Amino acid sequence: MIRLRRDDRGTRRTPLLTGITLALGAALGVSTALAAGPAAAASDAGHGSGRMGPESARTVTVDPATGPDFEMPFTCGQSWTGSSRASHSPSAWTVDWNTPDDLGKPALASAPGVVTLTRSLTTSYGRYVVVDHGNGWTTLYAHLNAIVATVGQVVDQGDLIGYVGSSGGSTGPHLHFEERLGGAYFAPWFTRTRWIFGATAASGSCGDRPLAGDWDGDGKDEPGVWRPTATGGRFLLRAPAGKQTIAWGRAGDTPVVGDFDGDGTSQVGTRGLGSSSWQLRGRTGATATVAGLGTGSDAPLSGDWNGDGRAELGWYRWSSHTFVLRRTDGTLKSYVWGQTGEQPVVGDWDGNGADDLGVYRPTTGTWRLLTIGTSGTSSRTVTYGGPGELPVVGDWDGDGTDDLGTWRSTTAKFSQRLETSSGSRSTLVGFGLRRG
Ligand SMILES: [Ca+2]
Ligand SMILES: [Ca+2]
Ligand SMILES: [Ca+2]
Ligand SMILES: [Ca+2]
Repeated sequence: MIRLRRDDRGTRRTPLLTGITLALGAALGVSTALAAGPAAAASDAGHGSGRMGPESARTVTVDPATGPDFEMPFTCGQSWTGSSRASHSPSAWTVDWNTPDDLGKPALASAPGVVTLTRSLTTSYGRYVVVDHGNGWTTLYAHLNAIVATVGQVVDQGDLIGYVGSSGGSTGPHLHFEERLGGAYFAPWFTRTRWIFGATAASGSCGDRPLAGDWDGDGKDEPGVWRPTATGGRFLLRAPAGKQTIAWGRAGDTPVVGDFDGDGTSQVGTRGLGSSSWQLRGRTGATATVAGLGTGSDAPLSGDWNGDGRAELGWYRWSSHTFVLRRTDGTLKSYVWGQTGEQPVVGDWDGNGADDLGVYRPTTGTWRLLTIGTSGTSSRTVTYGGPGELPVVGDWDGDGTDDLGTWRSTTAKFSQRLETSSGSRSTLVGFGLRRG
């Protein structure tokens, strides 16, 4: 197999091929822009239909207004060119993404879901990952340089899948990307708009991520969101006295919230994309950097593990379903809790001042809460939320016990649950921007 160097890629595309591609594209009902990929684009040397199964070429017509809010699988605002060709294996409706210096750039989940497959082949897709978005919708990320995601991991839109590479049958670094429904291919879209093959665009993976904290120190938690930008992000906090906006972090950061200085008011911070380094914001705006906590593939956590009023850090390791809590003296305490398709949550379920652990299954809205007592642990299961809702824990009524909550991405509404003597009731609070 001829492996073209980056500088040689342009020689692959001849006027004759372009003409054939245009004709085939028209026959498929694909935009004629299909063939207008950039001359310098790296692409696939072929994935081999045998790898794909008998349904590899099956296609289906889908309305972009339905299904997941797929976004370009890169950090917010990052510019990439997405091309294809009629002979693109396994379907002309799959996207080869290129950008200058693309080798090693992060590939991110296009929409929320659960990682269902990670695999390393020496041919075809090379190192690749499949994410299940529910109801038959899947995305695939191929030719990765390295895989970061773990099977069973719950991902939000913008979470790290791996790094762009040229593994398997690839002519140079690029990300081969697929959107599928029930295994069938369709004209892919991003930001609810059908992709014009050959176009260059900025990733719209800039959706709000919900969070909660006690921004004014009155003992009750309030909603907030982390809004990614091309250069970092902004915290928008819904303080009772008015909205507070804090510019913070770097592109691709994951937000964390905690009362790190123990003054009774929550602070914000972020964990870097694929990094074990955290940046925590002090009350006066100063930055404290904490490095070497877990790995870049762990989910960052914050909680007051010892109940002294100050938040500590920790992480959740997807591969072993393990919470790792970092004590104030730097030692680590681990709890194995959770299963495939569950994501970690933190809250003080018994109101003793120390945070407890839990997991949330977004497909069913099932919470399994693990309360850590002096004489051992106890657990209970609560159903609240479901598909399209992200978990947000907070003490909504200020009674010292954390309550459950969710944020629905299509409406940007927080549902805050309070337990009552007769069951539970919910309060809806709109905050943040709805995602597509
Ligand atoms: Ca408050
Ligand atoms: Ca503490
Ligand atoms: Ca507790
Ligand atoms: Ca409460």
